[in-house]
Amino acid sequence: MSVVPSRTGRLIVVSNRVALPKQTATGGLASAMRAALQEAGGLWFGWSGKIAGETAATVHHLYDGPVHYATIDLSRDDHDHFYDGFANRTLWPLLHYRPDLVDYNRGHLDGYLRVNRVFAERLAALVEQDDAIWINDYHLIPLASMLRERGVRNRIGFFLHTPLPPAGLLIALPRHRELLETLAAYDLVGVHTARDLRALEEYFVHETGARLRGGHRLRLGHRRFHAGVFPIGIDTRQVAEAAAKAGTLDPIEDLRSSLEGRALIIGVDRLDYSKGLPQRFDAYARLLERMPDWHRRVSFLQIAPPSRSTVPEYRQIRRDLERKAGHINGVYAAPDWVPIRYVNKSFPHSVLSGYYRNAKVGLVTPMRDGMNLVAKEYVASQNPEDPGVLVLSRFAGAAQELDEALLVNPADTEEVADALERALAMPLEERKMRWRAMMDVLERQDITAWRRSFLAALRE
Ligand code: GDG
Repeated sequence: MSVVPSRTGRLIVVSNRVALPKQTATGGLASAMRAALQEAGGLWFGWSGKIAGETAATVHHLYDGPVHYATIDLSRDDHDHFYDGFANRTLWPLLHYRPDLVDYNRGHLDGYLRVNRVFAERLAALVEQDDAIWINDYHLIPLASMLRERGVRNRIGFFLHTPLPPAGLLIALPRHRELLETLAAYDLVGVHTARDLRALEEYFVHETGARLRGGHRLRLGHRRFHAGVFPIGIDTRQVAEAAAKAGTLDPIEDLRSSLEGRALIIGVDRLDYSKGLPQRFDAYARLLERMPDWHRRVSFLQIAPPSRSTVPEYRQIRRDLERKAGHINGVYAAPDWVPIRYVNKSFPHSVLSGYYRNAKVGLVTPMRDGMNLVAKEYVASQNPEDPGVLVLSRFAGAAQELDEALLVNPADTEEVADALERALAMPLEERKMRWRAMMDVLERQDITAWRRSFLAALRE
């Protein structure tokens, strides 16, 4: 009896970090991937988050319902070169338009390629015919080409969660062609916005000599691949429900009573230089300087959980912000009023959505951001009868969809201060109109729509 292989095989998700069962899925990526695997069944492969004596000495397997988790540990040296080094000190700043922060240590690139090769070796052994493989983010750009070298012929898609800068900047990357050309080994490359897609096509056409055909199809040598725009969404309904219910939670009641009727401006960001936090603090200080009327009537809560704290640039930004917050409070605070509440802690999503709902203004001003899920979560958390106003950087991918936000250039202190002033005074009717338009987008393009459209394009 012959066995007919199933035509739609498993889904294999690959990302640097894997959100294991019972771990809080931090951020939209982890929860989207978890939901995709729950829906379709399949395998999630990546780094365990643990450091061991040797990289990938064993593959750890864990089974939970329809999902199989396979993870590997990294050695200290590989972790330092691959993750802290090339991923976070070379690629991350470059992809966020900060060539001045790029670290050119060649050992980092070697470590990055070495870890990708180990990922490819271990993963290739787990791939079955008809599996579709979905690789995520800048940590794993060359993975498909290394899988192809090992004979993997399956459909492989790549999604980049960061922005992609224009070719003129990408060429600042050491050995850029060697790395970026490997994107041609995928069947599908997805980005958040049309601007990122233009950058990808421009790079391939002008730097590698690839041919661009209609429908965003590219051909480089004998490889053909598709590129496409897939703006990531959030679980809109779930966020809205959590926010509506959060009012009775202790931390939300505590926040409300501490405000004593003052208007709240909120920012929530990983502590990262791409998020524009020093510029944001300056703009708030400028508002206080210009508008003495608002003194004691407004409070700015900035939640900024530390991230990547072994990387020096991240320690530096933390010091800068502590200084700035202290200075602003020193100048403007009164015995019964603290203008900035700056909190280096992380909170459960249920609490965050309650905080968002109590804020009259969501202040989301990254210098560059692939998408920015906080902007979307802020909008989805609002009370439809009395929604707050989103002040959003033009340089966040989210600005392409949420054009009823007050869009600002985050580096322009006066413009951000103007937007804050306008947001704090905005009449209810205008707030409702803007909020409804943004909520329509979030309901239509939620996280389920995102992963289904990417997977449909990959399997096409
Ligand atoms: C990358 C890209 C792209 C924040 N503080 C806490 C907390 N968060 C959650 C937010 C949100 C997520 O983390 C942050 O997502 P962002 O999109 O804002 O930013 P990145 O982490 O830089 O994400 C970005 C994204 O990937 C997806 O493609 O949009 O451009 O840079 O969900 O709520 N979560 C918890 N406690 C916190 O204190 N639990």
